[in-house]
Amino acid sequence: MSTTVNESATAAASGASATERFHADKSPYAAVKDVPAERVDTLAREVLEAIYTTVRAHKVTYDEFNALKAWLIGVGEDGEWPLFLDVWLEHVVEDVATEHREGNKGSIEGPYYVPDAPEQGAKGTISMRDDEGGTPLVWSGQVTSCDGSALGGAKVELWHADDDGFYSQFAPGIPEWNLRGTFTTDADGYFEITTVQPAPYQIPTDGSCGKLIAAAGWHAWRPAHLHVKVSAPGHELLTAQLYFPGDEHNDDDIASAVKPELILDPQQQADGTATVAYGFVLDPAKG
Ligand code: MBD
Ligand code: FE
Repeated sequence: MSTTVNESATAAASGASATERFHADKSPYAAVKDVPAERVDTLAREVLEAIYTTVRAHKVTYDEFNALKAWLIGVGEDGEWPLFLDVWLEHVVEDVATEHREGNKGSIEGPYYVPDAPEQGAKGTISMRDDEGGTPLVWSGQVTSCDGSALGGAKVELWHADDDGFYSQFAPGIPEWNLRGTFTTDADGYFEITTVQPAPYQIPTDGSCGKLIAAAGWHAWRPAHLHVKVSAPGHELLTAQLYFPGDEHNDDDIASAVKPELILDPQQQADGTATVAYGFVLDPAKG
């Protein structure tokens, strides 16, 4: 499958790429199958009842109902369903899915993961342009199991925005695998990744999600973040994000996805780079 790299940095273009990505990776979900009617009935009814409660409590008007209809149609036309759901709903699904874990805290995946990024070994530099902007960051860590044993051969998949806040494959003019890589821990579970610090990220403001944000008087910012998926045989997949101290949006992330355990402690070095140590503890798979 080839991912479309859209020509312009518009909400509709990044939305189209995110929607295409979802179809490619999660196509089995297109059919709601093997879900008992009882479960669908409970969930659909309770969600609708929550909406009825809001309509009655706030005496929602026909004008407001039609504005909602127009807006929902627009979300689809802009391809922004992945963005909308990941920004405003995924965090609570992630909380519920991982509440049993004893190992690392995780966070939401968001709309911009692409599988099978280039392999870089245990110690390497992520794919980047010769003139990639941003402070160089050397990140080292170890992947262990909950009992403290090292997990050699674990995968650390890393993807993040560039210094302008854009993701490769979802914004134009960026090399396909820029700032995306797959690292594999050595026999003792260690990895060392060289990348650059990403910039804070503003979700597209020119599409339907942006219209909601503007109409409600919210802001569109996520704090600067690194996305990771960490996996090892016999262990639960960890999807997480790592954040930087002092970012003004760590306390009011539009996607509600910051947890204190996920804030890094980078050290500025005399040569202008930053170093950081952060490892991962994976939960053994159940059953
Ligand atoms: C992002 O980069 C992101 O991580 C999330 C969760 C939503 C929108 C853009
Ligand atoms: Fe992101």
